[in-house]
Amino acid sequence: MARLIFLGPPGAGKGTQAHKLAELCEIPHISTGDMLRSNVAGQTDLGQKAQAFMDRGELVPDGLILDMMRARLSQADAKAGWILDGFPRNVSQASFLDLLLEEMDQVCERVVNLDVPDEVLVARMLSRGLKEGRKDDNEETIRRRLEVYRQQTAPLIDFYSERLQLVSVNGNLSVELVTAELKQVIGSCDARSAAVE
Ligand code: B4P
Repeated sequence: MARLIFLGPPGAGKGTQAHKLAELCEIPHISTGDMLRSNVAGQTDLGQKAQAFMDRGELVPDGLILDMMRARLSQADAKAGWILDGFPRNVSQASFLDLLLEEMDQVCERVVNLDVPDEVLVARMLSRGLKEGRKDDNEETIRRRLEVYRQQTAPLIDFYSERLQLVSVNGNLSVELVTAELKQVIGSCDARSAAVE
């Protein structure tokens, strides 16, 4: 079982790595970005409210995110563990998560921070924008997302390192090498990872 948070700037590979690790550890990959994009695609009430913030590279207001996460973490498949990708994204979301986990009698074991230089992040997201047509992967919005990350999300590095929960991993390597580093960090899944490969 593992309960992990993946932190890092936009384009650091949180989604890419969380997907692989969740499969190896047989736990759900819970991505707030994916959940929001699926609400936007389905034109739900939440999606309609979130879309303009996402298109501008701003964080979606906490009020919308917190209800969505409470509901997701209460689902049966999340009882045995999870990887949170893109949440929490600011200190108030992290404080909410603390209270929610206490209520649910759960503990997050590790917070993994993926480190990648800005120029590499911009190049990755521009390339994804060309391939996948994601509306927020254009240069202007990418720059805004990086600013928002620095102002609102980067303070979580201190928040979690003061509690000795944080581990930093070099995300500026091939996908395979980053996965290998991450597997070392979450040792308890090693046996299952080896069996899958
Ligand atoms: P997210 O969906 O979380 O998007 P992201 O940070 O850009 O993605 P990630 O870091 O997961 O990068 P990925 O693996 O895809 O958020 C989008 C928006 O949703 C936010 O701007 C915000 O508006 C909103 N939102 C989400 N969560 C929120 C919250 N909690 N509160 C408020 N608002 C919220 O990798 C990027 C690219 O790099 C991919 O193309 C990938 O193939 C490539 N790549 C990955 N690893 C690589 C490697 N090692 N080498 C080369 N390329 C690599």
